[in-house]
Amino acid sequence: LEINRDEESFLKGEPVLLNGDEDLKLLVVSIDGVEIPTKSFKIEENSLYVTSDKKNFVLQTRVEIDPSSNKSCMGLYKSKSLYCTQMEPEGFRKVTFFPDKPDVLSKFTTTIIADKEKYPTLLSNGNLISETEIAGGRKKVIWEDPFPKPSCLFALIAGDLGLISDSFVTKSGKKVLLEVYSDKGNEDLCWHAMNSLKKSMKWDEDRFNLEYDLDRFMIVAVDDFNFGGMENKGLNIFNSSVTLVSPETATDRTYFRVEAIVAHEYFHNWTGNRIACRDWFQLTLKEGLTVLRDQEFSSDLHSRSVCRIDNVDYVRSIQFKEDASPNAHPIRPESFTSIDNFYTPTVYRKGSEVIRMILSMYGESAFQAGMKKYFELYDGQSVRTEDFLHAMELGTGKDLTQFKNWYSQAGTPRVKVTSSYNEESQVFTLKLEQSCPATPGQIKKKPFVIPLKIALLSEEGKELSFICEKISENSIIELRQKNEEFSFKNVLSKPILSINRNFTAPVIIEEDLSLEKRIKHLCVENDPVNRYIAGQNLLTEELLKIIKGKKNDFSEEIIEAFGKCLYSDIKDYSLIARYIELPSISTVVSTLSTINFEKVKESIVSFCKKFALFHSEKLFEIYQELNKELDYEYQWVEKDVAKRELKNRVLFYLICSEKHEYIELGYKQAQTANNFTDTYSALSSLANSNSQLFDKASKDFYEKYRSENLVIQKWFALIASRNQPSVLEDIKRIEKLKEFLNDRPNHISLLYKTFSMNPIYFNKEDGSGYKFFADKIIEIAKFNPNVAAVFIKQFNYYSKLNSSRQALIKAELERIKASVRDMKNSSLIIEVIDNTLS
Ligand code: 0A1
Ligand code: ZN
Repeated sequence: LEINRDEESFLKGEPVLLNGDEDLKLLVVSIDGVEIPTKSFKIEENSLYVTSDKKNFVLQTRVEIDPSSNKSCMGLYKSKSLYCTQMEPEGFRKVTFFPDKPDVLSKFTTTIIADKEKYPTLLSNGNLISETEIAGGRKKVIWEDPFPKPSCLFALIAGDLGLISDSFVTKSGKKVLLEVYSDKGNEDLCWHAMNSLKKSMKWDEDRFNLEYDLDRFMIVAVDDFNFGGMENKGLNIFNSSVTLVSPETATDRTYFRVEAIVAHEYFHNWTGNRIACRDWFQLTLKEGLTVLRDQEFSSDLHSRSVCRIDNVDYVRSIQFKEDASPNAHPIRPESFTSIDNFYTPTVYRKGSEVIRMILSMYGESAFQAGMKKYFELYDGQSVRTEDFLHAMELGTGKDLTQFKNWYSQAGTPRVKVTSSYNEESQVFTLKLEQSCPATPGQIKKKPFVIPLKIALLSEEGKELSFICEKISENSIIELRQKNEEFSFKNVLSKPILSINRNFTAPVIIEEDLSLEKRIKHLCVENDPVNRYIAGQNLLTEELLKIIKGKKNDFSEEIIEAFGKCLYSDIKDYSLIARYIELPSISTVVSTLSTINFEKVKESIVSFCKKFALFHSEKLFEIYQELNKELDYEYQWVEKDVAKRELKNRVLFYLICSEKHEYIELGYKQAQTANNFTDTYSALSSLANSNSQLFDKASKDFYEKYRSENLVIQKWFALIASRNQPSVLEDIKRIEKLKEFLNDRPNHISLLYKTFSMNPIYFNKEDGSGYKFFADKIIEIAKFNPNVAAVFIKQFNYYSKLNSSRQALIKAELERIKASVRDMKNSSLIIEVIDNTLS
């Protein structure tokens, strides 16, 4: 380590501080090649303090670590026989003593020495400088990364891997070597990731004018990884579940996810690596922006409307739930005990929505001018969210002072809408009022800037013209005060309001509409995102009435209105599949002040059955038609994906009808499909029924795929999600299978975390679900605290449960807390428990 000390701390005689970890065994410390005596350094609270009278010097430390016993998937660890790393956010200090903070940028040279037979694949960041055989049957490689980077972007791989290679010529004519590594035998499954990488490189040049900067780009797929992927400079490391695909083992969704995650990690090369975060409070600087970039990439390559609906749905169900929970935090948090707990839907997804508002308000060219400024000013530095906004102010020419409230305030803003139309003067008046509920540590909020895209629709669904002084060219009004009024003149007939089109702002629109008006809105809405939300809201409202006992059952007009799109001439089948999607349980419960899971589930099941019986003829007709049209070899292409989406959604409902012939149809599809999307979809839908045909299909599935790790782990999730009384016993049976590995992040998440989302059997009145889950958390916390902490966040809705359930959960959380108290790295677990119970 070359240390150049700053004047002030040197003159004060302060020691140099290097972060470490209790598992590091320090062997030697030397300065400029000379070992220093023990009195010149000390270790306190895992940090190494070195004193020297030299201002600039080369510091060497030698440590011993044991990656084989490291099951945390942080630092340098072993995944089967492969050595691999995960340094972000604070893993480097588990490998050696180092100033392990994102604003310390260094040029890294890495030398790896290993047995040449056992570890022929030796990789690190940057360019390969030399590769030599040395005595003792060993190999020595040297990698050099010319770009200064924080320690969290360092990576190292040592193993015996297979690979595929290709190349990409950048727009300035540089040829880049591309490699994707995986376990030997899986090479063929890597081509989709490779093609996704090439598409990402091209797209970043075309849309953001950003070119790759090294001679080589590598992706390595590993089975044990806590997240999807990691953007280490020039050497991305990925979870194999989002890298390897084939028609026989991956669903259409997985194909899509692989492409999006490859893109996300690649895009970090500029937003995250070339410009890094000054400290971890700034995490959304790189994550919010990179999510926005990967979402734009997917939207440019696929159906923009469908991508937007899926992203909006994620925010509305998962991020809104977090924003309403005791773990709510601003996208730029103010304080934390452990940054590991802040890789959240808020920092990532809401962070991206916040940047998207700038894009929506000021348009692509102003936004790109802001991005250009950002790189001009800050390339090669570690910066803050304020710096990004400063660049955006310069690029767009707009003042973003008030906009910054989105960075500092947590909670989902509400916008209350009231409107009136004066037939005589032909003026439509819109009154908006914004508010934001209190969140931990923030009682009162300042008004946000809320951009709302608006259209006024006629009874026939045509867009009405109007004159409004306060609306922008792209049809956006900006709500800046607590209360504001907007008037629209020359409106020829009484309009139906379409507000927050395309979900321009991540807010909840509160509009007091009668059922009749909601149905009308659903029929005329021409913005796909709003059309989707209108359907979701309509159904959620009705579900809530039934859950709260205000209504007995669904009326026919709801069932009819919700299914109307099945009879329409909409050409995009993916859209229809989404329009008839059920609201998720989290969406429904997030609007309840007290949750009764049985009632929620019961009402959803009852809706599905009614819907299926009412529309069964049409559903069956669509199923058969699409099935016929898809009768050829599987391809992951837009039009086929859309057909499969609708076909499988329709099959889901047909099975919900509980009619034997339709359950058999599902069984037949599960057994005979020529692609994994159809097999898995049919099996998932059957899993909802208590038919014996599910047991048969499930058994066959297990026998067929038991040796395919990527597939069998999906089956674990399917079993854990079943709405069946036997679910806990079934899970315990899976635990005994030799295919289930209880220290592998993917396996434990797919089995146990999925179970924690099983509304009824996880929340069973007798507490058996909570106890089982807590037992697992205690076990997992011993070796992988990150995963354990994520599991505990599943109790986010704790305060909305009845008092007996609260008491049960509290007891389990206290039990977990007591058992982890003396463990290393327990602070991140305790932080989540304390938040949840606060
Ligand atoms: N930076 C990665 C996410 C990531 C974060 C932490 C990890 O290990 C604890 C792994 C990956 C991304 O945004 O893709
Ligand atoms: Zn990221």
